[in-house]
Amino acid sequence: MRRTFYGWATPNSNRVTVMLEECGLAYEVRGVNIRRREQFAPEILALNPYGKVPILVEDAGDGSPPLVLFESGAILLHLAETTGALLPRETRARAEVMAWLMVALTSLGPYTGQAHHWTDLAPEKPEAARAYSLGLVDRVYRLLDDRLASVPYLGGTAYSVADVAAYPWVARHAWADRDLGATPNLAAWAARVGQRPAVMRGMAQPEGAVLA
Ligand SMILES: N[C@@H](CCC(=O)N[C@@H](CS)C(=O)NCC(=O)O)C(=O)O
Repeated sequence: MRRTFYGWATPNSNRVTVMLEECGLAYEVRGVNIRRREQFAPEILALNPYGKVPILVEDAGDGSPPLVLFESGAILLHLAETTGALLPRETRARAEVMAWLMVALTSLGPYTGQAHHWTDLAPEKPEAARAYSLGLVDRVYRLLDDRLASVPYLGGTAYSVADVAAYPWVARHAWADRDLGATPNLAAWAARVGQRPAVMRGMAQPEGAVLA
């Protein structure tokens, strides 16, 4: 199986590189510099009509059409299902991991991205937009912090795809003008997850990429 990852030094991209590393899978890296708008190049749009990264292409090399996947959550679940890694099989444990995975996919990531826009990237930063977006980040940080007061990982007792989906966004907390001082359980979790060798390797991809 030949796997090709397309992405940049972004949290959604690093979800996938961390997962590939955690699963011990080999992959080629194609940098797509979103600041240079390379995500809109015809060859990238042919893979993902949304014009976004990450993208993962799996080519079995047996003449069958390659599997082209976009959306970081779909890629994480595909890798978990095909390798058996980081997603419990038992129904209850799996459902719990899914719930926290959805929090990372639908709240943590989008809210932090919006806060990055309204605190940093936007040419104008209306106070109402800034306060609203930061309020959403604070609310989800409190939720994660409360959760991590009673369990070591977001899905429960074991490290899972929910942690993989959440970590790259929490690691970019400065994007939302936040530190983790007010959320000690989240800070301890981030330190623990960030020390995993696979996480360190995945977060460093694509090599040399900078989101300037
Ligand atoms: N829901 C998508 C979001 C993907 C996304 O927004 N990717 C960003 C980088 S983190 C991107 O490609 N931005 C460039 C653009 O939107 O044009 C996912 O989880 O994969």
